[in-house]
Amino acid sequence: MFIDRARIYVEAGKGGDGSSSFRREKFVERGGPDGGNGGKGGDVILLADENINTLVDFRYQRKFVAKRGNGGGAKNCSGAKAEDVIVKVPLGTLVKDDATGAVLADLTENGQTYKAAKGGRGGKGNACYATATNRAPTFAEKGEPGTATWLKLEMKLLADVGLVGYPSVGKSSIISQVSAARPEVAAYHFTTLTPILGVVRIDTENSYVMADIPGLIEGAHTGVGLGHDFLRHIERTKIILHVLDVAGVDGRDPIDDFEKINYELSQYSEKLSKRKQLVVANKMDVPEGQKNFERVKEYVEAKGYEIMPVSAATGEGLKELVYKAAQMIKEYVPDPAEDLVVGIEEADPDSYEIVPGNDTDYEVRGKNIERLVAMTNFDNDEAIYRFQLIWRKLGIDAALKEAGCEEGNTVRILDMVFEYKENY
Ligand SMILES: Nc1nc2c(ncn2[C@@H]2O[C@H](COP(=O)(O)OP(=O)(O)OP(=O)(O)O)[C@@H](O)[C@H]2O)c(=O)[nH]1
Ligand SMILES: [Mg+2]
Repeated sequence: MFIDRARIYVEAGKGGDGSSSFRREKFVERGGPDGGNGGKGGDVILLADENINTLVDFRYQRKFVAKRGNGGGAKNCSGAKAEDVIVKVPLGTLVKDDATGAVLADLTENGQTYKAAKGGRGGKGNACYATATNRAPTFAEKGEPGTATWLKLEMKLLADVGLVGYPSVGKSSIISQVSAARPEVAAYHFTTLTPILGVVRIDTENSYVMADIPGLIEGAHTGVGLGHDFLRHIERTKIILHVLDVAGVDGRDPIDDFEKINYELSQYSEKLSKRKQLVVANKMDVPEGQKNFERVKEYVEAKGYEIMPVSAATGEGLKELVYKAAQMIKEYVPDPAEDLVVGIEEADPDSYEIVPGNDTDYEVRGKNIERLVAMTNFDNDEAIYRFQLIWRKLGIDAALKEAGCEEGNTVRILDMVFEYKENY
C-alpha cells in the first residue's frame, strides 16, 4: 500500500523547575539563596533524511514526546537540559498544522530540520531573585511548559514527469517500456490503483523520475474515480505527459478526452493547468491511430501544445519521447510563487483576550499570561506577589473591569480560578 500522509503528535519537554534553597555553611547561620535554574525541556525536531523513502513508519509510531528538563539544585546547580527527540522524515515532506492546514515547513533537502515542538525554558532558581531589598527570596520559578501539537505530514512523490490520461490509454505500458517500473498492464479501466514511480535513465548523468498514476475520468477533481488523491502526486512534477489513445480503442474520441482531462486538471488546481504539457499520441500501431493522428495533431497544436506519436506496443517513438521529456525538464523554470512556504505570524505574546468562561464568569487567554500562570508557584507568597506585579503591568486588571468584571466574579486562566477583587 502506498502511504504518503501521516498524522503525528509532537510534544516538547517542560522546563525543569527552579530550585529554592539556601546556603548552609559551618559558621554562617543563614547563607544566601543558592537555588539553581531548571534545565530546558527537550525539543522535537523533524529531520529530512534521504535514506527514508516513505511515511509508512508513522503508522506504527505517531507520538513523539521529549523529556522534561531536570530541576535546579542547591549550590546554584543548574538542571540538565533534556535531550531533543529527532524524527526522521523523507525528503519532500510537507509539514502542516493539523488543525488549520497551514504549511509550516517544506523539508526538501537532506539534513534540513524543522523544530516541531519547542522545549520549555527552565524555571529560575531563587538565587536569581535576590535583590538589594530582598536578599532571601524563598520562591523559585517553575519550568515553562513545552509546546505540543498535532501535525500532518504529506509526502508528495518527487517525480519530474507525471503521466496523466483516461484509463486504458496506455500510461502504465509507456512507463514500463521506458523505465524499470513494472506496473500491471491490462485491458480494463483502473488497472493502476496506486501511483508508481519509474526512473528513466538516458545515460549516467541524465535520468529523471516518471510517475504513473491511476487514470482520470470526468469529475476526478471532485474525487470521482480514483482521481482526487492522485492528482496531488503530480502537483510538483516539472512537466506532464498527457497520454491519449489516439486510436480511440475504447470508442472515445481522443480530442474529447484531451479537453476533458485538461478541464479536470484546471479544476483541481490552477498550478496544474499551467504546467508544461507534452501530448503523447499512443497506440499508433493500430490503424485507427494512424488515421486519427493528423486530425488530433492539428487540434492539439492549434492549442499550443506539442504532440508526439508513439506506440507502447511496438516501442515506436518512445526514444524520441524520452529525450524530448528530458529536454523539457532541463528547460523547466520553477515558479517562485509556487513553493512559497506560508509562515505563521505570531501574535504579540503580551496580548491576551478576555472571554466569557465555560465554568467561570470570565476567562483570560494569552501566551505570556498563561505561561506566567504555569510557571508560578502559587503556594509561595513572594511568587504570588511577583505574579501580581506582572499581572498589573499587562493591564489585565483594568481590562477585566472594562469587560464588565465585578467584585466577586470568577476568572479563569488555564487551570487557575480566582475571585476578582477591585483595587487589589
Ligand atoms: N495496440 C496497442 N495497445 C496498447 C498500447 N499501449 C497500451 N495498450 C493496451 O491498452 C490497455 C491498457 O493499457 P495500460 O497501460 O494498462 O493503460 P493505463 O493508461 O495504464 O490504464 P489505467 O491504469 O487503467 O488507467 C492494455 O491492454 C494494453 O496492452 C499500444 O501502444 N498499442
Ligand atoms: Mg495504468
